[in-house]
Amino acid sequence: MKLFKRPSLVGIDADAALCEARKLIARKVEQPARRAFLQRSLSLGGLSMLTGCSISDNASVEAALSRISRINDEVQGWLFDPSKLAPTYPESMITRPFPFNAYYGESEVRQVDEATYRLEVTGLVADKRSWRLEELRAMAQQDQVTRHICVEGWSAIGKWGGVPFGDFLRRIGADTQAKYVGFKCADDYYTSIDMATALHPQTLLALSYDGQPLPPKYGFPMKLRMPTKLGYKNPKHIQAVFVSNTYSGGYWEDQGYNWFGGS
Ligand SMILES: Nc1nc2c(c(=O)[nH]1)N[C@H]1C(S)=C(S)[C@@H](COP(=O)(O)O)O[C@H]1N2
Ligand SMILES: [Mo]
Repeated sequence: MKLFKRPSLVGIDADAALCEARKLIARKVEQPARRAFLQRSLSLGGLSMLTGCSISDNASVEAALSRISRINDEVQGWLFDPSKLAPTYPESMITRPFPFNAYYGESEVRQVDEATYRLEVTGLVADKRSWRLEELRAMAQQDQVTRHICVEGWSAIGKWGGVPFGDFLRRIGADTQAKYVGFKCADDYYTSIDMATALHPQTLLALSYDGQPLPPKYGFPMKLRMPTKLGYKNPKHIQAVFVSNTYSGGYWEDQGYNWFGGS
């Protein structure tokens, strides 16, 4: 019988994976305090200590990396300043045309029918009735010109208008002490965010783009626009909002993108 020797995963694979992880984390970690904290922690020994995992095979490396990512979420959560505003820009700096992105091509953009559309609201909220678009349009609106940053390596400035999401959460009697707000989208995309970001003054339930109703490619009938978070955290075509204390990840987050996703 022939035995296949398993290559040592400690040497090459683990080092490569850790190097990737360092790069990923370094990219997310801009503030000097965050950088110092994480870089001190990221020797191999430090990594096992920090995660409680022995880095001896691929599964352990995966587990260690996902625990590092969860620790990173927690650090970003502690360092998030709920009153610090993201930069805003003059309208002359809007990127034209604004890029489209999704996990599929532009020819497959979802067409949502306004007549039958209802925004579902569930979880830890007092008022679970569904919302029609015109009811959301009747609430006080705000505009913002901010930068959208995608991890795929592009950024662009755009103008979104809509209901401050904190106003909406208070209106539905959401438990604002809950940990998470989750989103389900018409294209099966999904994500979830921390409550502090949900209540941030620049977090908008966006109904318009550049003064016009949000076009299908940018997420009709509505998207959540957060200039404090990376592109993949901003769900388009939102169909359901739920408030919860249970972690529910996201489409890219479940494939290894950092969950907090601060920009
Ligand atoms: N429903 C849904 N929302 C989504 C995505 C998606 O595929 N589906 N992609 C995300 C990513 S990675 C980016 S960069 C932005 C792109 O938004 P834009 O098309 O308005 O530029 O949408 C985010 N929200
Ligand atoms: Mo993105």
